[in-house]
Amino acid sequence: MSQSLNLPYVALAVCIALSIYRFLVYPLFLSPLSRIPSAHPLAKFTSLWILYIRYRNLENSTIHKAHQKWGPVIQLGPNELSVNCVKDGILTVYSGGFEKGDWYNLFANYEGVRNMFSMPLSKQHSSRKRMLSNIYSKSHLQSSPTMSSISSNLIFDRFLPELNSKGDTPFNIYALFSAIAMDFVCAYLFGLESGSNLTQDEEFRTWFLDLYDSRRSYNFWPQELPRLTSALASIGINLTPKWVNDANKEIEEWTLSMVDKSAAVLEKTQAQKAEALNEADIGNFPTVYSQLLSASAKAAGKDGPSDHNRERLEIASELLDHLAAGFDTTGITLTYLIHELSQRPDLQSSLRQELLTLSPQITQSNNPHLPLPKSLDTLPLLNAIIEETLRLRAAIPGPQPRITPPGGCTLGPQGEYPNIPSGIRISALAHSLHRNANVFTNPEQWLPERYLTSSDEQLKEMRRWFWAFGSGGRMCVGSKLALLEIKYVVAALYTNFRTVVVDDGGIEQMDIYTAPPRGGKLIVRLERVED
Ligand code: HEM
Ligand SMILES: *[C@@H]1O[C@H](CO)[C@@H](O)[C@H](O)[C@H]1NC(C)=O
Ligand SMILES: CC(=O)N[C@H]1CO[C@H](CO)[C@@H](O)[C@@H]1O
Repeated sequence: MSQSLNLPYVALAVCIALSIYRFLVYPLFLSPLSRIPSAHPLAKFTSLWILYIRYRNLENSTIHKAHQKWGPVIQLGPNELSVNCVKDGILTVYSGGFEKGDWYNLFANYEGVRNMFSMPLSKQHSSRKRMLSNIYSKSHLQSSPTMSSISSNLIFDRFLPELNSKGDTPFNIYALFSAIAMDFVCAYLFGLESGSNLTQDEEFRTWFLDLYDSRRSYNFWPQELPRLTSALASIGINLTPKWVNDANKEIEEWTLSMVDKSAAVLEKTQAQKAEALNEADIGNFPTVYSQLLSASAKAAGKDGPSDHNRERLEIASELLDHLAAGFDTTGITLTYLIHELSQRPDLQSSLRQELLTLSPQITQSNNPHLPLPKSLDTLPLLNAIIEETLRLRAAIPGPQPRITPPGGCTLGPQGEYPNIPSGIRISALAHSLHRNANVFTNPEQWLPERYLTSSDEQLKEMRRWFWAFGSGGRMCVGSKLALLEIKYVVAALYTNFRTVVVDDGGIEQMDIYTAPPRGGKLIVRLERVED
């Protein structure tokens, strides 16, 4: 009798004991993560703290401060870590090919059609990447007659005329940089004629950039709480505003129209290779589209793809990701570069002196002849300025999440943390890697000189920590294209003009995935340089 009375109490006591074990003893003392410093006292027990930080868009700054205080490996939640070191850090996670997990689902387009960036598993990912990496390699970009024609057209016929038209009227150079970056990437994807025309068509530019911006920072719910988000959606509660979905649809439609124009160009010219086209048409060759089309056909075997509309969407989803990944990041980088240089008139003059050694110089009188991309690679100051901007103002500054693999891993610069289990979310962030004061002295300062005066050994170390494009198998496929266009744009600008900041209100970077200036603008005035 007394025994049966006690039963509920025994059950309760067991429950309490189990909970104490599960939620206190285990995470604090027994878990392999227990020795890892916690970014916040709650982080060992619950994800609510880091969710709140993310909800408030404070992630980068919070994690950076935690690394400064607690060292290179920290815990963000019961199943989540952040690393800030190269050895047993980014080398293990990113060069080690840890998988991406579902955080990247959101980057699929056309209602879930995956692209390289959002594919969760490396097997699928690497077969897509093999199709694309060659055309984005430095050697291919530098020897492609299409790229050369695109560069000349965009610099001489679009970018310089647009700058010339400004006179001394102040204007928002962030919007212009976004436009020229979009035209570059679209011209390479689809060909000049089928690509975008944001540099010259100001009305379309404004429409597109407003549309694109309207959907920023609605990633939190679907990305961090995907199950809750879709459960709520299934009962009619949408956490993403309707206009975000509408804006995405419009961007998807626009991309499809460029895909279809590219298809028509290939059909009309019957060209498999740009070289088969005559000189006047060579810039119209849809390089990336054509490569993806033929590689997918090959992968599908001799019967060809079974579903043509599906194939069209697969290609469009991939290319939409490239244009989105390519234009904003590049525009942001250029904007911060100009912001810094505008405050250093002496450095602007030194840069100009360096640019005047190019042959031919990038002046309108030399249209259509640009110096070769390789000659831009040999200019030390130009390259230092770009590298330093990518370091201090990484356009994607925040965490790139991955999942620890079956079998787990070891972390910490000296391997301090062995036996990390599988299934843990883990990330590094460029913002923190780029602010290691042992590697970059005065890390908060924009000092291109550091690349000109450091020893070879220091330079090597700086490059090991450089992470603006990520690293490993899922590193940015477009980094060489980005560098090529950034070099041409900066060279064209400073060969012909000086820049003066008129209004930099809101120039600080937003703390979101792709991180533009908070104010969405940088207002500058140009001064033509006279020889
Ligand atoms: C300054 C300019 C750029 C920056 C800072 C940048 C940065 C990055 C970073 C950090 C990643 C890795 C993300 C991760 O690990 O998950 C990435 C991936 C990617 N980027 Fe870029 N990017 C830039 C320009 C471009 C351009 C011009 C393109 C055009 C093709 C591009 C296309 C891509 C693609 C397709 C991926 C996914 C690669 C993969 O999953 O294998 N990016 N980018
Ligand atoms: C781009 O737009 C401008 C302004 O609408 C137009 O004059 C120009 O012909 C267009 N260029 C191309 C290549 O479509
Ligand atoms: C892109 C971004 O949000 N950068 C911020 C990251 O956090 C630091 C503070 O540690 C801010 O200064 C940056 O602006």
